[in-house]
Amino acid sequence: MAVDLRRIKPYGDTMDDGAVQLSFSLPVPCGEEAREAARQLVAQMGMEEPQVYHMADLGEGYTWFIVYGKCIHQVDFTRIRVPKVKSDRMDFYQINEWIRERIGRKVVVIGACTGTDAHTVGIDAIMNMKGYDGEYGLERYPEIDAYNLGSQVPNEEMLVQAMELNADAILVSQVVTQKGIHIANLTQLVELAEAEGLREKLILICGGPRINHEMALELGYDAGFGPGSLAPDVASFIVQELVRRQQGTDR
Ligand code: B12
Repeated sequence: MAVDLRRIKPYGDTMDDGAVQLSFSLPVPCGEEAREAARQLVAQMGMEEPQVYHMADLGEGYTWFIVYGKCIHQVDFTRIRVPKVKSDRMDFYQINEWIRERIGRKVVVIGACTGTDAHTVGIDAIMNMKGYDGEYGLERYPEIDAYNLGSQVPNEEMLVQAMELNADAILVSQVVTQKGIHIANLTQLVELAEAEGLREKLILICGGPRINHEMALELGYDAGFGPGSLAPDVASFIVQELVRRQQGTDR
């Protein structure tokens, strides 16, 4: 059956059946009343034929559910526009070659998990020598001086270090997003950089599992990288952006 991209909806067994699986917990003891509560909740979400397929006692009066339902909504895929980081992905060797040929000096990058956030695994994946998922991190790049400042680094400290090291780019990792803490923290860095007259000198990049490029642009960053990002994605953007700025061309 041909797919109508102007009206797409979830697919389970047959095209356009709308089948979705939801998983959530409720603060009620496990039992038939809990099952009915979950069913009614999913019906209120607009799902047709909600069915509780699995229910488990989480203890202390909480229950976890898997519920199937049929989604009645549809999306026009042809009208979707998602801002994407503008750069051609190069590999480790191409990036170092590009720096040698077009920039002619080492590129300085500092990174950290900032604010109160202590989740270093993401920024380490991008920066650490040994890398992640088959790709070396920035510390391994001979043409990049990479400084990983670790976790819980205050924004003020990031900017002090950026000035001392004459950084080209700042990499900020934000993993905790509870109560919008990442938005406040990311915004503060941009405001401080602007107040210090540093914003235009720096390439500001943020990343994390709940970050995307569109959000990053809205917050005043040059690029945002989400789940699955790897060092060459980030390094390709940095070096191409540096050359764009050298040449005074539009992003
Ligand atoms: C490991 C872990 C911890 C460890 C962290 C150890 C460490 N040194 O990092 C410890 C135990 C300390 C911890 C503590 C807490 N954690 Co925790 N933790 C996790 C966990 C299980 C894995 C995170 C991880 O390592 N992912 C692997 C990396 C590789 O993935 P990533 O971060 O997404 O990074 C990739 C991309 O996003 C991107 N990227 C990331 N950063 C950057 C930056 C740049 C510049 C770029 C370009 C790209 C980029 O590139 C990476 C590679 O592709 C997650 C749950 C989960 N499964 O994700 C919870 C989780 C992140 N933690 C959570 C919470 C709530 C906490 C605590 C608040 C718990 C508590 N009540 O104490 C504390 C907070 C501590 C603090 N002050 O920050 C929540 C966050 C919820 C939210 N939406 O805010 C999660 C999602 C668990 C959950 N489901 O509730 N945690």
